[in-house]
Amino acid sequence: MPTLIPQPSQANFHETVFNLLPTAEIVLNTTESEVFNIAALLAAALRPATRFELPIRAGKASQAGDIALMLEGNDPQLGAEGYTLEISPEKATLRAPTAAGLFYATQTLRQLFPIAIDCKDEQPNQTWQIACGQVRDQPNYAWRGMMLDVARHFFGVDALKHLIDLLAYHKINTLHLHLTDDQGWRIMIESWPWLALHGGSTATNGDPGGYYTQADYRAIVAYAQERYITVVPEIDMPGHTNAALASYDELNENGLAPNLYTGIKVGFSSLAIHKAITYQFIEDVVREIAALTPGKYLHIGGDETHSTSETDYITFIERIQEIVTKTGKQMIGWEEIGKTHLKPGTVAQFWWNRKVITQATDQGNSIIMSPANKAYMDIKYHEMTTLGLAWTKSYTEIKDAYEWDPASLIDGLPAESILGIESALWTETIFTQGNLDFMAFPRLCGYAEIGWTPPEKRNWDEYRGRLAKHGQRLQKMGIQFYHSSQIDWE
Ligand code: IFG
Repeated sequence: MPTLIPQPSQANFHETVFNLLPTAEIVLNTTESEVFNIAALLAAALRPATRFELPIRAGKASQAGDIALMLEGNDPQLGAEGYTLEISPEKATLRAPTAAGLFYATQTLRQLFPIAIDCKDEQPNQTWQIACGQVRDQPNYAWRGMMLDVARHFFGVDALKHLIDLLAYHKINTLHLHLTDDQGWRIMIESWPWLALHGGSTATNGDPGGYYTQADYRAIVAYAQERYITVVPEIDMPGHTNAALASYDELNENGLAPNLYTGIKVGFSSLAIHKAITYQFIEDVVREIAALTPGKYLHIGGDETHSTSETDYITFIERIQEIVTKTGKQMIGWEEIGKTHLKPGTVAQFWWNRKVITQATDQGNSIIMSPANKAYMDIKYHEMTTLGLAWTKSYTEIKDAYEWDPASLIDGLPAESILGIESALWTETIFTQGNLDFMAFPRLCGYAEIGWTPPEKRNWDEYRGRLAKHGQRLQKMGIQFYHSSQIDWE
């Protein structure tokens, strides 16, 4: 039986098989370029191990042995991201009312092949059989996200593309980039160049800094968009702003820029709430970031503002909300923004304080669930994990990361206010690709399932068996994941 992560909402498979042969073609019932791109990504994923040509034929009738991508129908139950997949001995037929649904059908198809399919080098004596059967699938939540903190430590364009490939493979559709913090400003703002040039020049522990040029950032956004992932940029303010304050004297209350900061304390910095130039700075930054963001959300942070008074915080956030919405974007902030008056489209992101997040849902606003003691991937797996932090006073093993439900985690929280789930990898202690892979995988597989699969189909004892096999795929992909003793790895 095939093992799929995330688990589809309906799937059944039989003993008979479909063989992918060297003569196979990928045929499309449309010449739409978006569907052609999906087919090209599928072919690119299947070619390395099979060395099959897999030509893409747009608008051609499918024949025996083909993979057919059919953009058709408008089944409301499948919604914006659902799909069906029909595997017979003759043909693999993927159907969806939207391109996004077809894309997710191809991710499921990839997981039906033997694990050797994910090898980068040719597997000459491997046959490419997949079980015949039917899948009918659609996501439980619309918001299935991961946040990467690129401020504490910088991760370049290639690292992000590697991560985006893996997010897409697990049907995650949002990448929140925490672009600025005390330790680093990671995106070039052309009207304030020293933010990146100076504020982006170092990182935690004095490790190398770095920043994205606007061309780099556009490349990341485009690469993500091709894989049906929306990038949500975060400019954290008014706290977590030492890198900005260090870059421009005039941004500081006393007119003096502090030194760059390479430690891991939080809560010590604040923008100058009552200086006019602060709002010129924010207008310019928000304008440039909005111009780089095809998605509808801009995240403005708002967390841990221990150096900003409560009244100043409220005034500031309400003013920022005006600046953001004037660009046509909607604002996201960490849970603390619940203390302020929120516009209807503003979203609050739960991470720790259940009372504060309720102040957002009490206003009728939507939220994203990122509980630090369940979904923060920088929290240690156990007391011996060298990487990561443990401030939550609990550890997050694979089972802890999987066995919870966003809709019932907080008593009294209206389930309909939850847009979805987002795991977060803060990088105070995460520096290399290996560190990132180790802390993110395999916990991210569980979060992908919590975001996609309905709770009644999520069960730890069944999941751990699937994850044991899925680990072989992660291995083939070269991911240095954590081999938890809770899983009987194959
Ligand atoms: N909380 C801080 C992060 C980071 C995190 C590490 C939020 C919203 C602890 N803020 O989580 O900057 O330091 O686990």
